[in-house]
Amino acid sequence: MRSAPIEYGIRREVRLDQTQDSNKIENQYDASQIQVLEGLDAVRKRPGMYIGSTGINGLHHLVYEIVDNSIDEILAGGCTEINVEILPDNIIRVSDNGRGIPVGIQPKLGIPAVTVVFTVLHAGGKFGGGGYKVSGGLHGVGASVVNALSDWLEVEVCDGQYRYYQRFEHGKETAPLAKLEPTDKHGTQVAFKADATIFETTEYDYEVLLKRLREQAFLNAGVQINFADRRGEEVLSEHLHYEGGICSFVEYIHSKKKAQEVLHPDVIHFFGEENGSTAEVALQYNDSFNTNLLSFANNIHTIDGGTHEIGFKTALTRVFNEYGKKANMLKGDDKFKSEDVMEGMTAVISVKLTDAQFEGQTKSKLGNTEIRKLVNDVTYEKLTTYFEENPAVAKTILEKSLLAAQAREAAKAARDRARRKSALESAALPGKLTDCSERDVELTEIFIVEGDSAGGSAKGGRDSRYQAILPLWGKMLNVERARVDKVYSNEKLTPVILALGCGIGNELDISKLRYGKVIVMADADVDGSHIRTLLLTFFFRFMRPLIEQGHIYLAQPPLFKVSKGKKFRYAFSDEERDAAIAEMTADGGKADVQRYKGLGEMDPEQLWETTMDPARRTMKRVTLEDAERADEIFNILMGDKVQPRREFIEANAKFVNNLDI
Ligand code: TSJ
Repeated sequence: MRSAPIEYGIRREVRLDQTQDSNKIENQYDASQIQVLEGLDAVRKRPGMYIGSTGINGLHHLVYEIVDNSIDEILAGGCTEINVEILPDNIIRVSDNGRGIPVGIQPKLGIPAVTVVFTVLHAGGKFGGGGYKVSGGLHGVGASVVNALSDWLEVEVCDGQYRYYQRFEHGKETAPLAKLEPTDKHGTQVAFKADATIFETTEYDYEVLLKRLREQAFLNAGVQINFADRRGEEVLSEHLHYEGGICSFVEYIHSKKKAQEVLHPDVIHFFGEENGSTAEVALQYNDSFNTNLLSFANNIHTIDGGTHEIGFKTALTRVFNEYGKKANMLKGDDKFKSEDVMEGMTAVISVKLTDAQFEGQTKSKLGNTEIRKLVNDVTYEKLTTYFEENPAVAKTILEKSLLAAQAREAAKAARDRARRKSALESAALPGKLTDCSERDVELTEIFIVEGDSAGGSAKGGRDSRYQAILPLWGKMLNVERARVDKVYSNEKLTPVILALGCGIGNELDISKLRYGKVIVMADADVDGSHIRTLLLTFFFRFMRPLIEQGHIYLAQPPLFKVSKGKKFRYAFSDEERDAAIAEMTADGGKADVQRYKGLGEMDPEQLWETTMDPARRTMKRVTLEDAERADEIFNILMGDKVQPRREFIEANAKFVNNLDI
C-alpha cells in the first residue's frame, strides 16, 4: 500500500558516506536542532493536546503510536511479525522484522532520519510518501510525541548491514546515533518507559492493550502480533494472527457471545474501491436483539461513527426494502427502518482513505463525505447480489427484521398510550420515591435500593438535600423477551423510568435526567447480583447514553464489620477482613466479625458512613463494557437456550457473588 519512497528516502550516496565515518553524523547537527527541542518541550507542557489525556488512555496511546508504525511497515510489505512486550517496571518494547527505520542523513536537517523520527514533531512514522495521512485529531501524532513523554527511549535499527542504536531521555538524545557491529538482520526495536511525572499512572492494562492489538490483527489480515506481559511471575501471552481479516473479527465477536446463535453459517463480506479509497464490510446476523456495529477508518476505531456508517446503514435499509417488496415479505406500504434491519446484526466496516478527517469532541467520527457514497454503493450492489444468490439466507434475515418492525410499531402504540395517560394524570413521579430537595442535577443522586428494609435504612441515613431513594422489590421481568412496549407498562421498571424522568429508547432525552448520579445499591449476594444484572441490562438496552456519559454507579457496601471493644473497622473483601482482624488482634484478644448479609442489616448511620457519604464511600462507575457484560449474562440467565445457561452457571457456580461485573 505504501510504495512511494519517503521524502528523505535512502539515498545511497549519502548513506554510504555517512556510514563510513560515524563521527560525521555529529558534525552535521545544525540550528534546526534547537527548533526540534522546542517542539518536544511543547509536547511535555501540554501532553493532552497530543495524546488526549495523561490518564490511562493517554498512556496506552503511546503503545498504539509505536505499534502503528510497525503495522505500516507490514502493510508496506517490509515485515511479517511484530512483538509487543510489557516488561517489568512497565517498560514497553516493540519490535518488527521490517526494513528498519532509515538511518541515512535527512538532507534538510542534516541528521539521521531515525533521529528525526524521534525528535521532530509530526515527523513520526506517518511521514510522507503516499501513506494514509490522518488529520484532525489525536491519531498518528508520531514517535516523537512518545519520545517526549518518556522518561527514556531506546531505538535499535538493523538495516541488513549494521546495527544502530540511540537513546533519548525526556525526548532529548543522550548521544548521537551510534553505528555498531555489522549484521545481516533487519528490523526496528523501540523500548521506552513512560514519564511518571507526566502520566497519572504508568501501569499498563494487559486486557486493554490486548483488545486493541487483536483489533489491529483483525483489521490487517495476515499480520502476526506476538503480545506478552512479562511483569509478573507468570508470563501472559497471545499470538494474534487472523488470515480472515474482518470476517474473522465478526466470527470472533459471535464466538464470545454464548447466549446467542448465528442465523446463517457464513459471514457476508464485500469489498470495493474508488479513487484510491477502499471500503470493506463483514456482517452476520444472530438471534439476539442487539446491534453490534464497529467501524474503522484507517484502522482507527470510529466510536462515534460518521459517513462510512451512514452510507452503510442507508444502503442496508434500501436493499432490505427492495428485496422485501420483491419477495413479497413486505406488504402494502410497509417499510423497514434502519433499526429493524440492524437488529441482531454484528458488522465491521473498515475504510481506508487519504486525508481522513476525524471530527467531534473525541475525534472519533469520520467526516469525509466521499466515503458515504463509496460505502453506500458497495453495500447496495454487493448485498443485492448476495441476497439474489442466497435467497434462503435472505429470507431468514428478513423474517427477523419483520419481527423487529412489528415490535417497533407495537412499542410506538404503547408509548402513545403512555404519553396520553401521563398527560392526564400529571403526577409523573412514582409513589415509592423519596425525593431530595436540591434541583440542580449536577448535585443530585438517586439510590436505587433493593428491598424495603434496605430502603428504610437508606432513607434514614441519606442527606435529604441531594440524595433521593427509590426502593425496588420483587423479581423483575425478562427484559430480553419483553420488548420496549412491555417495559413501559411493567410495574417494576416504571418507577425507575419515571424517577429518572428522561424517557427510554428512541425517546430518551438526557437533558431531562433528574439526577446526576444514578446509584444502584444492592446486597452482595445472589439476589443483589441479579438485581444489578437486570438494572444494568435495562440501562444498557434502553438508556445507554446514561452509561456512556458516566451517570450510572454501583454502590460498594462493606461485607464485614470487624470490632474489638469500642474499636471497629469495615472490610470490603475477605482480604480486608483478615487484615483488619490481624491488625486489631496484634496486641492479644479476639476480634468480633459481623458479616452483613444484606444492606437491611445496617442501621442508617452505618449505611451512611460506609456506603452513601460522598466523603467516605467508594463507588464503581459503570462502563459500557460492564453493562455489555451484564447484558450477556442476562441473556444467559434469562434466555431460552438451556445449554449455555447451564454451562455458564456450572462454570461460575463458585463466583456467583460476582455475576454482575
Ligand atoms: F514509532 C517508531 F517510529 F518509533 C517505530 C517505527 C517503532 C517501531 C517499533 C518500528 C518502526 C518502523 C519503521 N518499523 N519499520 C519502519 N520502517 C520505516 O521507517 C521505513 C523503512 C524503509 C523505507 C523505505 O522507503 O525504504 C521507508 C520507511 C518508512
